[in-house]
Amino acid sequence: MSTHSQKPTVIVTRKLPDVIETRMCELFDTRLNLDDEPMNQAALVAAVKSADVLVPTVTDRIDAAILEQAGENLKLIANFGNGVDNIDVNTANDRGITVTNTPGVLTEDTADMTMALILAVPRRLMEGQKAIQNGDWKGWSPTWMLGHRISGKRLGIIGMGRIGQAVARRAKAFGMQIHYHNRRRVANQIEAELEATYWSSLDQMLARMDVISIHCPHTPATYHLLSARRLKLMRSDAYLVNTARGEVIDETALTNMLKSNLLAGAGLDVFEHEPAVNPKLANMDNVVLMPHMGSATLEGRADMGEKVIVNIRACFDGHRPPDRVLPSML
Ligand code: 8YV
Repeated sequence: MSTHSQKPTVIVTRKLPDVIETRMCELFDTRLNLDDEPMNQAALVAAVKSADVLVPTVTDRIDAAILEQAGENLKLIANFGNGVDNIDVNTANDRGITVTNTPGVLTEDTADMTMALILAVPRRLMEGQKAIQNGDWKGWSPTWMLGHRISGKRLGIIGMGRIGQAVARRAKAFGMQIHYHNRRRVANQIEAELEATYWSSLDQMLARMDVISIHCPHTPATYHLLSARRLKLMRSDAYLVNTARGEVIDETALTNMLKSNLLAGAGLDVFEHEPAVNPKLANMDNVVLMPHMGSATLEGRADMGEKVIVNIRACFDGHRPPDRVLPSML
């Protein structure tokens, strides 16, 4: 706590929506980053040395080297984001630092973006737009710019948590057949509602789907889950969509497969080495690439900020914060 007041010192690493920053300033001794320049390692170290609470985002790597330099005061890392792969949760836990995230509030937005990509790639949305922008449209033709129908196709969801299920509901409404692979089978009632087929073997599912969509977190166990070997199991007329984390796919292997037409196309909102995008990928026609926009809505960002505030308040009021992330949950 700052000596100046009883309010906890909260350091926010990036620019957040005004309404959230204002409320944080009312409640806490808050240090904002109005320039929105990502903090370098030295700035992050300085922050963990002096803060009671750090509010990082996906662009801040809070690893063991940083956590080892944390001051006695650092009690909470309240991540502004759902995924916590940017934080070494184990080391934080060992050092008695609580980690929280912002689950639930970006489910629908991320599922919408996923559905947009599931539609955009097979129906060639970006190619159509490019044709108009380049002045290449000579008029309607019965055989020009044909894509593929989504209705009646099989969607294989990897990771059937909140977002996976929200995607399944949407895809079902578009006439897709839902399949999924998950660490655990979901409740009977959910499976029945979604008319979903469970595959305990990811390899088996990959080989049979028209579209694969990734909704698992990035953890050591899911790093390159879609390896070169697994990508080769997919059918050459299948599409791959990723709104989760780039590290789940071997991006080089995916790029090579798309180049060799061993896959029909990909819709990617996340990349292995963000913000870098493999330049070979960037120039392909059969991909739709988004700069990590899955949860980028005004409403979503405000809700995420609210969650961060609630987690900080709960923690400093002596309660267990609602969105605590424990190593056992990863
Ligand atoms: C967020 C995300 O914008 O919440 C997540 O896990 O991937 C994004 O949608 C980002 O993480 C904010 O830190």
